[in-house]
Parts: sequence; C-alpha cells; structure tokens
Amino acid sequence: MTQLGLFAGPQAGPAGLRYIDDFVEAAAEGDLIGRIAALPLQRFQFGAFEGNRRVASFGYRYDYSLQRLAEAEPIPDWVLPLAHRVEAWAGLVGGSVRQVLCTEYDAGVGIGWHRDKPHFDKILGLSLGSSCKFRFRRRSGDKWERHTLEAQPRSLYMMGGEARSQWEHSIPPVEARRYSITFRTMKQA
Ligand SMILES: O=C(O)CCC(=O)C(=O)O
Repeated sequence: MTQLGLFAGPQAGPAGLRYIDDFVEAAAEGDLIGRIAALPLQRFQFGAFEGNRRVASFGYRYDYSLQRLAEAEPIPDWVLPLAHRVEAWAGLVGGSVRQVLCTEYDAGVGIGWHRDKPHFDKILGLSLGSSCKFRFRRRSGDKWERHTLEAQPRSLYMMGGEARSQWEHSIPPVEARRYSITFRTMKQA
C-alpha cells in the first residue's frame, strides 16, 4: 500500500494528493469494467468540441455550452457501495460523493491539462484495466513544477488541498484501454 501526501517533502508530489494500490480486487475490476462498457458512453463534449474519451455522468454533469452544472441520471445502484467505500477511505461523510463520471480511454487516448470545475470539492479516481501516467504541473515563477503518479489498475487517488486547487493534471495517451470512475464531492454553496 502506498500513501502519498501525508508527509509532503520535495519528492512527495503535490500536498493533498493521496494514493492507494489495490483498492479493488481483480474480480471486482472485471465486473466494474463490464458495467462501464455496457453504459451508453458518449464522446466527451465541451461546447462545439468533442474529446476522444467516452464518458457517462451521474448525479450532475457539467454543460460546457451553458457553462453550468446540470442534473444527470442518479448514481447507479452498482456504484453506490463503491462510492461509500471511497468516502470511508477518504474520511468523508457518507453521501458526500454527489457526482460520478465513468470514462473509457481507448489506446492512444488521454486527457489534456486541466483542473476540475470549481463546483466540485474533493476528486477521487479509481483506475481500471490499465495503468496511466497521471501527471501534475503548477507554475513556479517562469517554470513548471511537475510530478507524475503511476496510477496502477485497481488503484484509487484523491486530490484535495493544493493538488486540487493549485495543480493541473493530465493523462498522456494510454497504451492500453483504460477505464476510470471519478467520484466528486460538491463545494458548499
Ligand atoms: O481518468 C481519470 O482518472 C481522470 C479523469 C479527469 O481528470 C477528468 O475527467 O477530469
């Protein structure tokens, strides 16, 4: 088991980043991949543009054309026990996860540099199917400070604190099909 972010030294990566290997077992991973692959996944839409990754949002989705959150289908029953385990691991109150995003990255597909929308607070992500380089960067004068987390299949990461508010993240094109389930809590209104 690896935990990052507890003792943030210069090599430790962004403060507020936590990570654990083997959050789910191999059998559960296969079941979750089957569940996600069976969803009506749509290419990620941002305004007039379309990303190559395919997604399904639950609870809320961000409408890039209207630049606001919109309600989405409720979080499916098969996700709820997992969401509760994720909340317990993160020390969050049960029911804090209000948005779930299921994503499929085919080989050669990644996600560009971004920070998640400010409506969301903590961001947790379960990796399934294959590993990825989960990259972080933040401005430091005229340079970028960088960190890469090798996110293994079946692992879980959490971005809180500076990892969430100051650092951007991205995933370069993956080598083999990867799925992820992102769990997001909401900022207090
Ligand atoms: O696939 C992942 O683990 C990250 C997804 C992500 O950063 C996003 O959808 O904003």
